[in-house]
Amino acid sequence: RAHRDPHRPRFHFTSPGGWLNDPNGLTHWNGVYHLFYQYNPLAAAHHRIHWGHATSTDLVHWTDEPIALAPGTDGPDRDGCWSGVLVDDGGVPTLVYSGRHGDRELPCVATGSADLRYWTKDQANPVITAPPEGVDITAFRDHCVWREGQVWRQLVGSGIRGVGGTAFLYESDDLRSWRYVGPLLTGDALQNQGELDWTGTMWECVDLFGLEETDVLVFSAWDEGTTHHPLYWTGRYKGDTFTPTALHRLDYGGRYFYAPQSTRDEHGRRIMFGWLQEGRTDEANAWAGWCGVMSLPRVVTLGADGRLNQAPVPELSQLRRERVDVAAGPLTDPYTRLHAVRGDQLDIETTLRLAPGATGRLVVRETPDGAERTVVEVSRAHDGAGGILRLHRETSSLDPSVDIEPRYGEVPLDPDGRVDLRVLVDHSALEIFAGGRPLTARIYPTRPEEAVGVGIGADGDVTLERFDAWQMASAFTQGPRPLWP
Ligand code: DQQ
Repeated sequence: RAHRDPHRPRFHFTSPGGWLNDPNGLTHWNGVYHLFYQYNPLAAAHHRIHWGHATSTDLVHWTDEPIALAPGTDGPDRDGCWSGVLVDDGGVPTLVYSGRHGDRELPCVATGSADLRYWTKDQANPVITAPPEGVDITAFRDHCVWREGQVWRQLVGSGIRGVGGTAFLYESDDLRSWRYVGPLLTGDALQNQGELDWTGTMWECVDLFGLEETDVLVFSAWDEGTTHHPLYWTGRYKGDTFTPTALHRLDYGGRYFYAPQSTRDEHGRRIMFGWLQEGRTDEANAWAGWCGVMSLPRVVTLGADGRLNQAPVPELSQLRRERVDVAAGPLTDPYTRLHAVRGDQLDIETTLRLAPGATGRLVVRETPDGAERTVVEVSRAHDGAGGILRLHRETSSLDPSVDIEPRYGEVPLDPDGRVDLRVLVDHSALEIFAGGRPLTARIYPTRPEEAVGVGIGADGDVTLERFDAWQMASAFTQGPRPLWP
């Protein structure tokens, strides 16, 4: 059944079938990119999580590898092998992950064969037998591990009741025996961040890395049933603490770009993946037989304003076919259908120049009668400063059971009001980048074969400086992802 689903992306990575969530163990090892992921091969539901595995030499085409980790028949990971990372222990590929037993997770270790295919769990698991003593914690899982001088350091995601999310810092000589150092940072740091005052009761999937002179701590703010969004602190990591400068949203899609993990590749780039959750019901997922989409790999850099800039890796242009451009000029109508561009696998790059108070608009996945359409807008503030990116999904689907909540966030414009807008449409997966700020979401038109229209428009004084669109080929031409239709 999975291959009959028109909502299944074709150039985003999805699992062969079953459930996929967080990216894990990201690494570029001897020229090969390894993407592991939270995986239930048995059903499209989050249950007894394994580690799936896929490899790529170009970040575009992926080959499925054997399942890397499966829950034990007994022992510390009998109820799941939850999120973690891969490190190079003097040539020995080593995984650090959260073994789940009952409703408790504890750090476990496994070592791999040279090709990273076969993994042996340590007899001594779990390598940390209990969370720090004397701290009233909400949870304890997910890992960021790195080499620092002569020692290993590790962050474990957690939360302190009454205080907020946190990351606990540990230190080790051998990845097996760990000394607790203390909380690196807690969620009560820097109050008065407006809408970001609340960083959840738990920080999932903490990821610490440096970009130029800035240190970045990415985490997924979590609170039972209410909060699921990726955030990052910028600041300075020194000694045993992280001194924050600012807190920002990582992706305006919130839970649609969740639990991201990054790695520095052999070219020195910071490459990040996140999990695109589904926006349809559990029953729809079960019917489809697959669920969960991996984001396109992103290059993360530091912007002049001290925030992160994100862009899909340039390698993706390999999949571009049949370019269509639209002549530059003023956009005089609120909406014009572009008859030369249509499709459900598209990469669109455009540059808009907005006068103060103006809004530029790009519509994708539109049915001929316009009953279903997904609208991306960038508006410039009346005082000319700054812009807002908005995604309107209210009409993206007539199916009342799918999530159609709009999404929005601030985007930088250049002094002339210019913004680069890139929109990647891959069936139900949508990734938008405006001025380097991402907004990721899912859309499920009920007439998917007809919802292939594209259009542009404006309210106010907007000039189209550039518009190029490409059909995107499938990344799974030989792989196990069957073609549609
Ligand atoms: N998913 C994993 C956890 C992590 C969460 C379980 C984030 O390790 O905290 O599948 O989506």
